[in-house]
Amino acid sequence: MAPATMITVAPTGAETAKSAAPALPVTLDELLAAAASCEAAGAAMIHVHIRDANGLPTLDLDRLRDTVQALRESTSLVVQLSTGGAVNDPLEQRLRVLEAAPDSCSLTCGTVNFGDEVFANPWPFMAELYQRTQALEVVPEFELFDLGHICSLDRLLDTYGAPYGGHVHCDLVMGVPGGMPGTVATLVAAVAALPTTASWSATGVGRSALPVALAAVAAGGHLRVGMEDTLSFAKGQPVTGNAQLVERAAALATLAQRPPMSSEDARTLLNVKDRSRATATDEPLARAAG
Ligand code: KMH
Ligand code: ZN
Repeated sequence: MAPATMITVAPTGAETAKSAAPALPVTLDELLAAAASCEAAGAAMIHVHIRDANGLPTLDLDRLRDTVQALRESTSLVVQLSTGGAVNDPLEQRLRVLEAAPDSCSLTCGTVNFGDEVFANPWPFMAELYQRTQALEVVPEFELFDLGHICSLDRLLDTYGAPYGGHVHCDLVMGVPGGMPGTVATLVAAVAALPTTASWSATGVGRSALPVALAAVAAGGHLRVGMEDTLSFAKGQPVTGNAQLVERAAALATLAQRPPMSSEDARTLLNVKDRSRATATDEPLARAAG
């Protein structure tokens, strides 16, 4: 039987303004409230982008550290920080996200047109980020926006070996204008090209959210949903909050007899480091520095 479904919530992203979507969590309190309601609705992991005091995307390290700690204190979700940030974030700042010691981080496997902009992930950046995940014992989630990104994932694994934790987990991000379309045929082609032992989730941006979720559940994959990717629940119906999207994903998964996975089982699947009792000096970075 296919395993339970790991649901990741991506509550905020870097692209949407609070003024355009009032339910978007942009403050730490809003993020914690969203995390708690999404965990109750069936999420096991949270993919985090943070905002500054003006509600704008930021990679400020102190803020990232505070966010990771607060999420750990108030939920048992696997905490994944975005290293993708916003399209104009400097690569060096994106590399330093790992210093906030999340359980997991996103690692996009190639450059992609992103609407009218470019989401840059040149090979030297990917290679450096990957090696830092290994050194700092952070489990990467390989974000694949296009089929060619799978070739770069293979190159990373061939060149630098297995990720921290030993297990390869990918997320197919589908339906970004400039990336692979959010269709069943594309999902099937992408899954066929993944490393055979990899687990994977899928995310359909915008209108592709539902077809991608249905196809992913049917194909044995996991799900990522949230306001980073989807702002309309249905035609003419803005999303009321992230929990609404997680509830729908959990209902689809349950209907498919692959109910939501607990965060504890997600930790086992991904083999994340147990940081529950870690102090700052236990972290590899602090040990190397001290
Ligand atoms: N905000 C996008 C430019 C990630 O989080 O790693 C990139 C993104 C991917 O969201
Ligand atoms: Zn993201």
